[in-house]
Amino acid sequence: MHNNPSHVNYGFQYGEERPPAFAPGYPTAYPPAPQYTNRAPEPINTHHTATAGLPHTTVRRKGSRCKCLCITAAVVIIILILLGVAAVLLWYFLYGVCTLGRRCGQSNTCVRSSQWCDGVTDCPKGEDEAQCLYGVCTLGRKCGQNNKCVLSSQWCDGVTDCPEGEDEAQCFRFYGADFMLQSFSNEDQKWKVVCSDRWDSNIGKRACQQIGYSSSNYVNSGTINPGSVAADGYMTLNADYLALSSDPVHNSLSSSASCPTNEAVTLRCSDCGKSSALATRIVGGNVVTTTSRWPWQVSLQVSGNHMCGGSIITPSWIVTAAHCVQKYSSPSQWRVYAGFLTLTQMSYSSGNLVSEVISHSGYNTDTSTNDIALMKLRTPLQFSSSIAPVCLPNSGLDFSTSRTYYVTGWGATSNGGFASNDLREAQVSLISNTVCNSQQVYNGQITDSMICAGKLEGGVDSCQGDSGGPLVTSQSYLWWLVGDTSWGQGCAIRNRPGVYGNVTLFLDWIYTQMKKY
Ligand code: 4AZ
Repeated sequence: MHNNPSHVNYGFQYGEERPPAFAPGYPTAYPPAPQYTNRAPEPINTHHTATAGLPHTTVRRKGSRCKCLCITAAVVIIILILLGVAAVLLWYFLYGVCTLGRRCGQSNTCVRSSQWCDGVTDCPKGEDEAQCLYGVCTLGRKCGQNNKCVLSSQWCDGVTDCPEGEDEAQCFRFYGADFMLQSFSNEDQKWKVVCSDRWDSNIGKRACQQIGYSSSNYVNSGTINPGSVAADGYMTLNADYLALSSDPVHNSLSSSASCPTNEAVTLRCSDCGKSSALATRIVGGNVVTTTSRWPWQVSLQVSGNHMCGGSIITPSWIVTAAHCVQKYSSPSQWRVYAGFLTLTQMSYSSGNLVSEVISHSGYNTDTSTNDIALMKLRTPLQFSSSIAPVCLPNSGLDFSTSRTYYVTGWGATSNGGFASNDLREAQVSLISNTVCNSQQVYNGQITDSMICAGKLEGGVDSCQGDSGGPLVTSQSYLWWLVGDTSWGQGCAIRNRPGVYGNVTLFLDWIYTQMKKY
């Protein structure tokens, strides 16, 4: 650049690197610019006279009126802006995000960020201390798979707090083999039996729907003496409840120590668990000879090939394993065969079309955690003695290691072998997660979402092709789905039992999907 003193103002310049033509010492290769700088200095006109010769007074009056108008306009604009800013700030503090700090749940209270997770409860309900470890809810409960926590008192309180509504999705559950209905009390965070007072079939149908069943499969509502199950008290239907209301039934139940009828509601949303197998392979098992023995067993096929097993839980829903639908995730690829004993018989039939394939979002291909999926059928199955649903596992059932369990399927009869043309069954024992996780067995690979079953001595097991199919047990003359066949190291090998998805742990997920689709 040139060396002019920095205080010299050249005014507008045509280029960054080029001083104007009049700059001293700069070669004038451009057309000569008007040489203003050479002109004699003129007196500065402080009045903005546009035309010479007009009387000064007129100009001054006109100018001040303009000034006055300008100032007034500016003041009005500034006042409007200030009012706007004040309104926005007010909205922010009252209803919006907390500009400084964080908001306490859905409330209008904000606390400073430094007060979050400081061990002192500052929010009215304690939201600031609810989740202080990543992915762990210090207080409260986790909303499904995402990492949000809500306070236990917000669970089933009639207000949706979880991003996907998990906190209000499953506020009923079934207890025991009699299907005693329980409702979650948000007051003391306990499951309580529902008092039969004011309960009727219309309300029962609504409750079934709100759990995830279709009201067309509703069986009945009954009553039972709850015995010790009522130790925590009852949930009683409010007097003002309207049976035709679209509100969730659980929002109209109130916690009460007593129940006028002293009876609890039993609710059957599905006629499940009936088999000709008395309550009393696959590798090392037996061929099944009657379709009514395991009527919930289905074969899931792609292009006429048996891929996996599955279990009927309602006329429209099949439980299977997530790993079965990983490669073929499109509903149109699948056919579901129900009511058959041999793969040959199925090859003469067209099977049932599938409208939805829903894999658990938490399924992990490396660890096989959450290995569960659902298939929805395009048209509901017609139930018969050969085609019928298994019961989902109610809470309070006994799934101890001393009971007898069965696995069924068309899987290989030896490790790496072909699928079996005949449906087979094998009797297995449940193996505790402690034993199954021991060094000699699966050395810590068994998570809470898995159950081990088989024989530690080997010889009896599920195998390739049995995946997705049922692990069942009978209790009170009904058959219950305890697991879905998931994985194992080889088949029927000593200390390598079969591993199954823990269906009890997936109940909320299953019911939520059934309600959604
Ligand atoms: C499979 O690959 C499989 N022995 C299923 C069950 C077992 C092993 C493998 C359990 O489908």
